Amino acid sequence: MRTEAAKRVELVFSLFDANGNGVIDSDDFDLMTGRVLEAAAASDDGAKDALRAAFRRYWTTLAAELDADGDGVITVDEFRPFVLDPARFGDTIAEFAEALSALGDPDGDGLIERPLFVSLMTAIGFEEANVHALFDAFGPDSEDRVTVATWSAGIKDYYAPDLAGIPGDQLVAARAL
Ligand SMILES: [Ca+2]
Ligand SMILES: [Ca+2]
Repeated sequence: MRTEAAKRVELVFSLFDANGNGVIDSDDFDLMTGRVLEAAAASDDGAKDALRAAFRRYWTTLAAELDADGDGVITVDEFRPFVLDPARFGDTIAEFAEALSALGDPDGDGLIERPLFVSLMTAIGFEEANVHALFDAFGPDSEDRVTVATWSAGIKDYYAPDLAGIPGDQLVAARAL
């Protein structure tokens, strides 16, 4: 596991701990799902349902695989190696990547404009300056758009244990505002 990969998922853990109690639990996922859907007002019900289902699967996969003692919470030391194991978590991340990136494209033309991308990612809790840096690293076109496929692939890469120097590392960067 690369240090960069560990840092990426530790950041996700801290953001997904939406109620701030230091562990991830079912309540966190309800809060996070609500925040993201609020930023996705322009999306249709199918896209919103897919996002709800993807967040639910993210949580239930963690709970089923990691919460052996049944106390309903996941620690960062449990989370990190598990979500960075493509054999165990790759399918869940693939569904999540498809669902989240689709929210960026409510008109279905395959392209995501920067303002909606920023709204969705800041709803999750990423720093706005880092979100802009990520969008720039994705190589937007002359009209400042990236493809849904680019974002989806970027999310999957974010959880790849052996990748470093990828666009997703922009989310972890400390940046003077
Ligand atoms: Ca929590
Ligand atoms: Ca679009």
